[in-house]
This record gives sequence, C-alpha cells and structure tokens, in this order.
Amino acid sequence: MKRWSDAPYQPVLCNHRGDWVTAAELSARSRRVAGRFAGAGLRAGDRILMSCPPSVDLVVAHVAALRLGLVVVPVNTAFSASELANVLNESLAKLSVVDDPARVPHGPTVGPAVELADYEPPPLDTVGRDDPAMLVFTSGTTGRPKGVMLSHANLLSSAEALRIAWRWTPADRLVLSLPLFHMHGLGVGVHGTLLAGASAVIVPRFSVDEVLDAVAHDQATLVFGVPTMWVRILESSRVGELAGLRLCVSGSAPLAADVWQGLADRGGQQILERYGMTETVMNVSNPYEGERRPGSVGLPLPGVNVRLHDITTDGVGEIVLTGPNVFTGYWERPESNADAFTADGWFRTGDLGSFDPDGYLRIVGRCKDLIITGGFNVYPRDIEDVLREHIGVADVAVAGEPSPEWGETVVAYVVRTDSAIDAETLLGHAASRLAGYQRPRRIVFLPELPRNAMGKVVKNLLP
Ligand code: MLC
Ligand code: AMP
Repeated sequence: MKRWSDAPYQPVLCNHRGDWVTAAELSARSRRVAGRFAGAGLRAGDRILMSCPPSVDLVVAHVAALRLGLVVVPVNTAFSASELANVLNESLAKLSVVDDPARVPHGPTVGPAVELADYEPPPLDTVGRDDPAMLVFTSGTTGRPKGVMLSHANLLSSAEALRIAWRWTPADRLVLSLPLFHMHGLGVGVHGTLLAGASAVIVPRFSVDEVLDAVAHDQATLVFGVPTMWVRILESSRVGELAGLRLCVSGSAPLAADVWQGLADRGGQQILERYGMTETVMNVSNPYEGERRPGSVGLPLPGVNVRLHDITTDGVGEIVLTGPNVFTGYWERPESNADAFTADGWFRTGDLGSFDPDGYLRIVGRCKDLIITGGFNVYPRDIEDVLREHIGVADVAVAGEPSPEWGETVVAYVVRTDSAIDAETLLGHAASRLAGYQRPRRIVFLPELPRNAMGKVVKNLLP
C-alpha cells in the first residue's frame, strides 16, 4: 500500500486491451469499491464470495475487500450451482461478486465492476496481521468442503518471500493468465505484483498467442504458469519468444524434466519450478541465482522450514512445514485441524518428498487421494460419489492416469450393474453434474475392484 503512494503514477494493472491503471487509480478505485461494499452492509470479518474470470475489475474488488477487512472467498468459475451452494452455505458469504448472477443459488450478487451505490467507507487498511484475509475452499462437489483460513500475515509473508527469492522489483511486469481463484493466480501473481510495486497485464483466458502477444506488446519480464501451459508453449512455433523474459516460473503440479529441457533448449529459459499449496501459499522454490534443477522444487523459501515425516528406508517421507505462511486452521473443522498437523505442530502437506544430498527437495508422490489435472485439483471421492448416483454403477473407483499435456487425467473404473450400460451414458451423467476439468476422460469397466482385507480399494492395483 505504501509503495502505491510512493509512486502514484506507476502503472500497476492493465487489461489485455491495454488500458493501464496507475497506483493512484488503484488506490482510488479500490477505496470507492470498498465504500460500495460498506454501503451494502458489509463489515470487517464478513465473508464475500468472488467467482469471475480474470479482469482488472476483479483485482480492484479483491483489493477493496481486503482493505475493508472483508474475508475473500474465491470460487472456481467452473463450479456448478450445487458446488457454489456448498461454499455459500459453509462460508455464509453476505455478497457474491460473480460474472453471471444465475450461477448463484441464493443471496445478493453483483458483477465484478461492483455497480452498487457509492458510500463513504470507514477508515481502510486497519486490519491486523492476524485478521483473516481469505477463506479458500478445497474439495466439495458432494461432501462438506474444507475452508482454508489465511490471515493477512500468511499472505504477506509468502509474497515477501517471493519478492526476495525471485528478485521481484518495481521494474518487473508479469503476464498473468492464471485464474484468479487459486493461490497461483492470486497469492503469487496478484499479491506478489502489488507487494513488489511491480505491474501485471491480465489476460482473461490462457492461450499461447495471447500470452506471447502480451509479452511482446507490454515488454513483460515475468510469466507464471502451470505445467499444462508450459507444455502448450513448448509445442508452439513461438516458443523462442520466451528468451527475452527475466524469469519464467512453473508450479501447482510437477513440471516434467523433458519439458524443462525443451524450454531451455528451444525457449532459452531455465524455468524456475516452485511448490505451493492453498494451506501454505508458497513453500519451496528453485533459486533465482544458482542451479535450477529439473525434477526438483528447490530449497525452502525465506522463513519456511521443511522436513520429512515418517521417513521410509528409501529416504521418502511426508513433507511437513512450519513458517509464517502456514494457515491458521480449517474453518469450523476442529477434527480436520487435528489431522492436519503433527504432534509437534508441523503442517502435513500430504505430499511425499525426498531431499537430494545438497538439500534440494523432490516431490515424489502424494499420500492424499488427489488428482491434479492441468493444475486443478480433483478429489476422486467427489467424482466417485457422482458416478455412484447412477443406477448402472455397482462400484466405482476414480484415479489419475499420466498425461503429457495435463499431468494427470481423470479415469473412472466402474463395476456396472448391467452390461448394457455403456461409457457414453456414464460420461453423459458425469457431464451433467461436474465441471469440465472434473469429468472422467475415460471409463474402464471391470468385473470387480481390487480391494484389500479391510475392503478398501487398492488404487495402485487398478489397471
Ligand atoms: C480445462 N479442461 C480441463 C482443465 N481445464 N480438463 C482437465 N484439467 C484441466 N485443468 C477441460 C475443459 O473443460 C474442456 O472440456 C477441455 O478440457 C479442453 O479445454 P481447453 O480449452 O483445452 O482448456 P483451457 O481452457 O485452455 O484450460 C487449460 C488451462 C486451465 C491449463 C489453461 O486448466 C488452467 O487455467 N489451469 C490453471 C489451474 C490453476 O491456476 N491452478 C493453480 C492451483 S493453486 P470440455 O469437456 O468442455 O471440452 C495451487 C498451489 C500452487 O495448486 O502451488 O500453485
Ligand atoms: P492446492 O491445494 O490446489 O493448493 O494444490 C496444492 C498441491 O499442488 C500440493 O499439495 C502439491 O501436491 C501440488 N503442487 C504444487 N506445486 C507443485 C510442484 N511444483 N510439483 C508437484 N506438485 C506440486
């Protein structure tokens, strides 16, 4: 905030049409929107749901909410009405900022430009470091979603660690084509840009051409993406246009070593891979100076402590963490909080890792039941529950299958009640209830599922 008044004419945000917003304008616009939220009856501590495609207006609304002390509840724009209803019911959000009011099952809505009556806001920027800033829900198509509570201190410490580690300065310009409802787009892209006093060009929907056009047109220095985006850029004849960037970062899912090498050879960029999580924002990163090691996520970020828990003989253990970035607990879920931390207070990531002799961390697997496809999380249980609703499904297990483009894709293994039930019928059923990224890409019929003595499906025995 201080940096905005230090350099009021510095451009901060721009949409893909090239309309720049300066620091002074961001300050004034977010103040006006904060006033509108206050006029609508929202007070510090109230939750506000936000689910819109990336835009400058959305960032202004996000900043306005944080300045007023509201708790932002970001929601995937691909969520169905029932998923949105789950999040609304859990968070008790007082207002939803959405692209399409028809998506919201109940409660007041407003568009990202927040077209409400103007109102004089109370004093802004008065929240404390430990006050909640965001409540981010994970999972939840069918079960009760778990809300991750992040304080202002969590978000600030992570953005500051990235500013230091990646040498982020006011001279940097980021091309930001990530969705603004996850930590990658928001916690890294938006918060990092604002904390560094830098600038960002917002591309509403990722495409290789839109990103590379923005890089060229706006003299960008930074591009951040999930591995699927890097794979698509590598496949493009324009990959060489990366060469002039100061830094390219990959995260949210593993970047394959051959993709890393291809981008180094043909794009002239040694991609910097880092590791983060909703519960902890950013944890570990390859160094800016020094070796960026393909297949490794690097070294702990400033302030973050990492160790392995329950190490097996081959040196693999669950990655556990402490640091100012680690969240304060799940929203109204004491039972989940107990499982989420070790007895001595380290956060259990559910990721399996090993350390190279010189301290570089490798993520070698997961002990949580999770598929990551194109950087989006899919919880197999959610998809199994939806398929199980179909009368033709006697038993079902959902797992990830390796994919060069998506990292993993969703596959459903089904025991059917009737051999006349075909894959198309079940895919149609899934499509009517699930977001695009959650839908199984393939159905495999089996006579029975492999189960252990406890009756639990042994997923690594699925074909
Ligand atoms: C879209 N589809 C996906 C998908 N995204 N399927 C599987 N996985 C995904 N991630 C579906 C569409 O619904 C569509 O289905 C079909 O794939 C083709 O769509 P597309 O046009 O090719 O996809 P596109 O819209 O280009 O999306 C690809 C993408 C997007 C990579 C741009 O997935 C994306 O923005 N991913 C970023 C996710 C992210 O920000 N994660 C950060 C999490 S934070 P149909 O059936 O309609 O044809 C986190 C912490 C950390 O993890 O460390 O950062
Ligand atoms: P989310 O809950 O959406 O924040 O997703 C966090 C998960 O993404 C982590 O627990 C990891 O499993 C995964 N992840 C993030 N970054 C990486 C990475 N660089 N390599 C492998 N997995 C990653």
